[in-house]
Amino acid sequence: MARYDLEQWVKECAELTQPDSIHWCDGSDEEYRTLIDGMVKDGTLIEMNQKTHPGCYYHRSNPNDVARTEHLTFICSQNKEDVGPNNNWMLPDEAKEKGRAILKGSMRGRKMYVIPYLMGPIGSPYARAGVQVTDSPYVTVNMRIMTRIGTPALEHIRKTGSFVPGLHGLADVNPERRLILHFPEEELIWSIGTGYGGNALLGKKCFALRIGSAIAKKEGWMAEHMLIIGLEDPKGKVHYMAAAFPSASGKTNLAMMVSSLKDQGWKIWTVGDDIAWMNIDKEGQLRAINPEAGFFGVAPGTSVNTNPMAMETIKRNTIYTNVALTKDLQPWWEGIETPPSEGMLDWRGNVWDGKEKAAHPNSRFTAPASQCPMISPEWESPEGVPISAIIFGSRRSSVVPLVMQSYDWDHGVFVGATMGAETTAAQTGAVGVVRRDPMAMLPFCGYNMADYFGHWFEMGKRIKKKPLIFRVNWFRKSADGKFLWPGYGDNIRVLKWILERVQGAENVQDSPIGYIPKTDALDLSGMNMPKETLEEIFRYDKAGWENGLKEIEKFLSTFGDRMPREMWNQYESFKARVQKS
Ligand code: GTP
Ligand code: SPV
Ligand code: MN
Repeated sequence: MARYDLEQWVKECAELTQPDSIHWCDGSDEEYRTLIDGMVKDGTLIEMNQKTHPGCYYHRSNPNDVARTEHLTFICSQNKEDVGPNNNWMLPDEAKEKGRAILKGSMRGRKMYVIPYLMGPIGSPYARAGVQVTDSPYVTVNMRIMTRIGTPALEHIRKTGSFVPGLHGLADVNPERRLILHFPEEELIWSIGTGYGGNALLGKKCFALRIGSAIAKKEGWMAEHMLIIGLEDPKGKVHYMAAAFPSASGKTNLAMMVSSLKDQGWKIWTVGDDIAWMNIDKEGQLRAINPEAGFFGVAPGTSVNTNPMAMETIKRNTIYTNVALTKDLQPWWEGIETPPSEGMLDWRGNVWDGKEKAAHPNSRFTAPASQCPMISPEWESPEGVPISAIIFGSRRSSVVPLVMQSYDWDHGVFVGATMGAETTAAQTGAVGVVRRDPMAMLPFCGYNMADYFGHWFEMGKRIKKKPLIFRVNWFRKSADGKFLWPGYGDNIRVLKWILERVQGAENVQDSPIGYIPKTDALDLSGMNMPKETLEEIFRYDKAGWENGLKEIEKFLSTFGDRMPREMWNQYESFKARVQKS
């Protein structure tokens, strides 16, 4: 990793931005208190109902700043080819010049916070440090929940001599002057003109994924947009899996699922809900750590029925952003399954008129992972958890079946790389449009994705006990637009089948796209699923896949000669199978 002189770098940031004062964060409770009190005083935060929600605070972000902005996100490398067609590109010098013009003097009259933070469990050989400077106290308190800030991070930096620097300035929070800049060659981040989520909490998408993926490629490990779970079987043995779903497509929900088969002894343990760093250990086993320490989860759709464990997690010490606020200062959002209350304020702060959504579709909660009642005892294990299956999933209202297994690692890479996904409110732009979102990493891969695919193939050669790779889709709909699969807690049934495959059960049949469960192989006990619905969920849609072929070919072609030959080989076999079908 690159080496910076911490004091010198902070000094340079201050010279550019001209803050009135600088505060070095130690991560203490006292410091947190002071930050919160200051923000309650100046209106940045509203204290929520402390009887029902102790330690909870409410924040409205600027209405122009409510989701990640992919069109303002750049990878700044010397060569355009190195960032690939999957990223916006700028020359590093040009990016810095643009950034400097906005940041210059922008912290005058404000305080600059220096946040040393650690991504990964304390003492883990796989953990990495970052330092974010920011003029946003809201970002600072969110970083304190999402990462391990202060002393442990400084110690890590002292020991290893390295950290990823991230300069964050709100400036005037104007989309015209908003830039999220990544410099993979310097392992450096600049984020400007935004205070929201993945744009501004630099440990998350900027470091753990974009810069992280570039470092991982260099060093031979993987930084992925994946949840991590432990699946406990009726004998009490826990098997770990990692799953990549695009933004707002079900990771948090799967990670905290209350199993519909709990009476049989099937149970889930949460290790992480958004990001996995995976390394190959001395025995050749792939092991995953959760680099984060909190959840920045989608609020809408979360309820005691869909995700009771999340509801439990966010009862205290949580920051709510852009949800609706009831008169008695409790949070509310669409899908919470309690009736909206009289005189409630919507996410913009107006009295809700019932016409538009009360909570922004990308409104979120920030909560400590340690508060999750089903957090795995292994979640901070320094060596990580051994991964026996990798799952790719996305929203597809048609074509893609509930679950399928790839034939082998390379086929699994192809399945993940060519995954289509309907867009969500987690990024600005149209919702529900199908695009290719390889490994759910399209917005997060910090270099040319052709090289990223090459890296996946390479990892497959190096991992001795290869995880099996699966594709799932909870979102297939009937002709009248209803979800065919109930999802949530019932997804355990799919995970159970996946584990049986890992353990070598012969419960599959072949199909042109991969192995699917044999009839009756899925445990549907106690769920009253009509036979026709099940058939529809697994129906092979020849026309749909033929159409997919064209999309996939077009997508793979955008990478030109850089695309590894293995990918085209996989494509040719897939094409032959579909055409023969
Ligand atoms: P990011 O934090 O943006 O990376 O998203 P995520 O992948 O963690 O998404 P999350 O679990 O928060 O899911 C977002 C939306 O998907 C919510 O509106 C959920 O209600 C919905 N959802 C999650 N799981 C299921 C499911 O099994 N079935 C259906 N129909 N909807 C689901
Ligand atoms: C995502 O969009 O995938 C998130 C939320 O997890 S954000 O932190 O805004 O990236
Ligand atoms: Mn995410």
